[in-house]
Amino acid sequence: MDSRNGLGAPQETSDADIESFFESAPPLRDSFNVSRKVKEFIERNSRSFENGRSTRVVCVTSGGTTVPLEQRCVRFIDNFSSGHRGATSTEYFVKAGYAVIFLHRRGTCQPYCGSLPEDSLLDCFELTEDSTVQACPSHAEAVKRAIRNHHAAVEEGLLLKLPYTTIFEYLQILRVIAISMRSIGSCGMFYLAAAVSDFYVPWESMAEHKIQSAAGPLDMRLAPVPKMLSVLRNKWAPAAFCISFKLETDPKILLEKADKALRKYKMHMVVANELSTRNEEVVVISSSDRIAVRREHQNEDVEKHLIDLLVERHAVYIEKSSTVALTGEVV
Ligand code: PAZ
Repeated sequence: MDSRNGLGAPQETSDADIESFFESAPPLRDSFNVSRKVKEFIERNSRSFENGRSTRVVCVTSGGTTVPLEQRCVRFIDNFSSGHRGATSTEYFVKAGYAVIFLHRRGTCQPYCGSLPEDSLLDCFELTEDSTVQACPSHAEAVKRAIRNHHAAVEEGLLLKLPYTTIFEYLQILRVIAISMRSIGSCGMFYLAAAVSDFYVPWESMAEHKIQSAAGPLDMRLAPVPKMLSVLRNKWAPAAFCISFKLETDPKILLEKADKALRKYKMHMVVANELSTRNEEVVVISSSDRIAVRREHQNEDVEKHLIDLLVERHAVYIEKSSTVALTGEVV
């Protein structure tokens, strides 16, 4: 959805819009610890080596942002995103040797949990006669695999999970990550799969207390959320490899909109997907080609092929960037 002003014209985001968004946002809870964890994670991984090269770091964003309607929030606007794309992609990035900062909506899909039932704690475990907890035989293998893979990723220092709920938290944490990622230049990647709200209620114009239904029909004006892709590319982490996503429900406009996003925000690649087929097929658009990526059978993840392609393109990008750094040549 395009952000539109009252006249129906697309509204451009200015630096002042971005500044005012962050200035008026409620302070990020635990911001000191979030910044510390991100910094340490990036520093540690940029010093470590995988296959003779320094570890690459990707920030995967996942799930949908909420838009609170009250400061002491009772009601909020939400969207459909389950976080499946982000969680599954994280697993394939770790497998490819990447260190992953998984910026995810609280309560959405988590890496390595895809084969567990929805209420995994209650459905996967049972009490024995002497009241110890054990995995139910029908889920034991899936539980062991999930625990093993998750612990391996965390213990190897390849997975940092950071949760958000609101649009304010999401953008504040994204900014912290992006500014820290600047230090690793082209070895950093952004994989922006989160479904980010297009409209929000600015904090200062939000009701403090629960909106009363007795006051009659609710008339509320939502402001466009400033588009952060340009500032991410131009200021926060200009050398990082950036992939954004475009979701539409109308296939007729999908590729055109994805193309437009590629050019407007100077993304390196845009992944275009349709709501109803997003787990089966995506189209990856870059300035040089359009590649349809499909899963080959029902038990396969489309993310497997998608991440293979992105990892390959990222490697080419790093190679080119180092040539530019050595020769001063512009590519
Ligand atoms: O989270 P999920 O697996 O249910 O869906 C993934 C997705 C459709 C949110 C993602 O692929 C995507 O397109 N994100 C960007 C959405 C947008 O256009 O804002």
